[in-house]
Amino acid sequence: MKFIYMPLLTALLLFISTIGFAQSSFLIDKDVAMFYPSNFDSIKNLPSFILLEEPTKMGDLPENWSVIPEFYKEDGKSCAKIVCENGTSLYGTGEVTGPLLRNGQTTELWNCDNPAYGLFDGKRLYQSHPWVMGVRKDGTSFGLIFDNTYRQTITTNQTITVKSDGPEFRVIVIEKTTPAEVLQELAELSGNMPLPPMWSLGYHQCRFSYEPDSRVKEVADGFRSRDLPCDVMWMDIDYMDKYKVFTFDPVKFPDPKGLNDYLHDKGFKAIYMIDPGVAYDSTYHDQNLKESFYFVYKQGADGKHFVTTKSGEEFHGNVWPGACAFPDFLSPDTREWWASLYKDFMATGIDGVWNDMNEPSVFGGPEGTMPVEMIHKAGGGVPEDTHARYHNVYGMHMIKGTREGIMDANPDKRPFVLSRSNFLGGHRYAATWTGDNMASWEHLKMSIPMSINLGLSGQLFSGPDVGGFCESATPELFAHWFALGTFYPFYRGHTIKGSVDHEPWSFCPEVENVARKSLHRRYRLLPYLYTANYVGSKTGMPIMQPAFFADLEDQSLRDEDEAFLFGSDLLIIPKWADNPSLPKGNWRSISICGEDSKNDQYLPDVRMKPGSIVPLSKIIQSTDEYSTDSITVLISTDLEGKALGQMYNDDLDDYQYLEDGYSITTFKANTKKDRLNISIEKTEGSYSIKNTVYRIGIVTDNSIVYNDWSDKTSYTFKNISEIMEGN
Ligand code: NBV
Repeated sequence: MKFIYMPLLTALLLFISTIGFAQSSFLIDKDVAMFYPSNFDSIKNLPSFILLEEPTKMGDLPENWSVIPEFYKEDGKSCAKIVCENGTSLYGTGEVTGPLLRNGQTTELWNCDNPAYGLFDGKRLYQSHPWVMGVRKDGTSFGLIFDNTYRQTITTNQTITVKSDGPEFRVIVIEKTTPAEVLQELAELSGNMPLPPMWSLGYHQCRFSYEPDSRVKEVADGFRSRDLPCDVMWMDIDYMDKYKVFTFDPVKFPDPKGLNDYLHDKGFKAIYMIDPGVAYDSTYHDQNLKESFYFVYKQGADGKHFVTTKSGEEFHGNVWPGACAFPDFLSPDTREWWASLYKDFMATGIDGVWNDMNEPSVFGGPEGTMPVEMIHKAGGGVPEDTHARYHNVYGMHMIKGTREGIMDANPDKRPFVLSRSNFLGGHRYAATWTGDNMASWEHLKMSIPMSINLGLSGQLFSGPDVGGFCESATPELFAHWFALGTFYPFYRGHTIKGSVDHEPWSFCPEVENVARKSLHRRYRLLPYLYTANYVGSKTGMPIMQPAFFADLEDQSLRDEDEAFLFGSDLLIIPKWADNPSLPKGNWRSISICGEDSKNDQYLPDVRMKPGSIVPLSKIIQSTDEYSTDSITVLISTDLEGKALGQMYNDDLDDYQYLEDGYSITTFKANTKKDRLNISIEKTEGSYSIKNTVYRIGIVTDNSIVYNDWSDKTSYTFKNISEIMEGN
């Protein structure tokens, strides 16, 4: 008997291990289900680095639940697949090259330094987001979190397949009626983007590297003397002494405090780079040379803060300073030590920190990183394990420590960290840019779907290197890129060593003019942009949104890669867009600073959603001068003659807003007979913006008709039909 049934049993086991099954599934929130594979090992999987807290069972899975992952093993990999309804559009998977619509794509999650996206066929970049968002034909949506950190591939076809090198992993399914609700749930599970300080929404100027300090000042002055608004100057690695982190070059940057004071006086903030690799100091091991220790290495070695080999020796890999040791950021003790290093550093007047190379990038290492068998001691509930498990979350934990350090150093100020590497959920700690792109048309165009998909993966605050990092931009490319830059959540010009100068004035007067208008547009839009950031920080709604968010049922918008939404009310159409699909309805072109939005050669056409109201402020040179003293309210009514908009305000860079120190002003417009009534009302918060002088701009099909708003609470236009007809 036994022998007769053995092959059957084996076949059954084989069948189960090949196709697998969901061992258990239950609801963890309304419309959110957790699916466990049959052999889920919590020691090998938990804690989750995506979720804010370990979920608990809230109820049983409803019988009509449709998105059900199937778990299986294939070629030694742990896999899950999900069959989607026909016609489902797929998005997400984080930082990816290629089109916005991810149907038919494969993404590999193994963070890597990928100059010009030229390696690995551009299929893997600096960050990993095991996340897919599906939007069905009718607009109903779902989100999938593949809760594991290991190297894996995600293939987004009608059947979504994930194949991971790690142990069997669980899948979280979010099922909602709109993509916005899915993103809100993602933010609830993984954390909201913290509200950024207002200054980080201004323009940032960078290059690899501005050196010495006099050149930094010269470039900063260049902005001020040319009426080119700018908020931040960036210090790349060459400010350091021999690339040693937390040091300053004694010759090129002898007085960082003096430099930062100079910048602050002129309304700039200063951001400095810190890499993870800590220069290995051999003198530490030489008893006779006690005095020459590099303090960061010494503290790290004394505290046993570095990643080790299996036999417990420090792992060393080459980066800019030569041989480096790498902090084990998975350990809370190490993060605390790392955070403590920022105290003196920030005391020189540094305003924000840029963490680069944190995949980590290791020159000559396997696939440009640390060997997978290296050991992270971790701690604090995170088990000791190999780099294979923690590679993809290494950068995420570095920025967690960095953020804590900055917050300890400046407890009253909102921190700003920019990180190259990250993982799903890491938007809690830092903003990002899309790494080392190229000064090419292809990369200019690709920057739009890249930033949108990051936003659709929880990372709302992103942008590419404007102008392109590798190689030199041509004047034409630079002008177009700078003009598009106005509408990235993060607007920073940057370029590599050896390229031609990439300051807005470096090319010719025509390019400088385009840059000026682009910056003026950005700075006038700040009340609107700040409001969009506030909304994003509360709801997970991206700043840069795909065009299909304007109409979920219009299938022609689902793969629109060129036109996009900036906030929910402005449609941006680059001048190079080739027959873009646009949302239906009367989206009227607007001029923000007197420019001809429709016909300007470089500036993208900006169109307002019917039924929206957009607040604009004055043109200023930096957000140091930001005020709501003078606000222009642009009104574009819908078919019923109505419009609605909001403006968020607070102290701009501190935490008072968490304690009611903010305000939301709501603008409403309503047409009755031939009268347009406009009202303004403070609808939330106790922050005072009493002295605002308003000006109203009624957006018509051909122009904007301006009027002063004499009475501060309501206003009536009597001849609205004449205005709308352009009389
Ligand atoms: O620190 C130098 C650069 C930096 O400018 C760039 O933005 C990073 O992505 N960094 C990479 C190191 C290598 C550049 C070739």
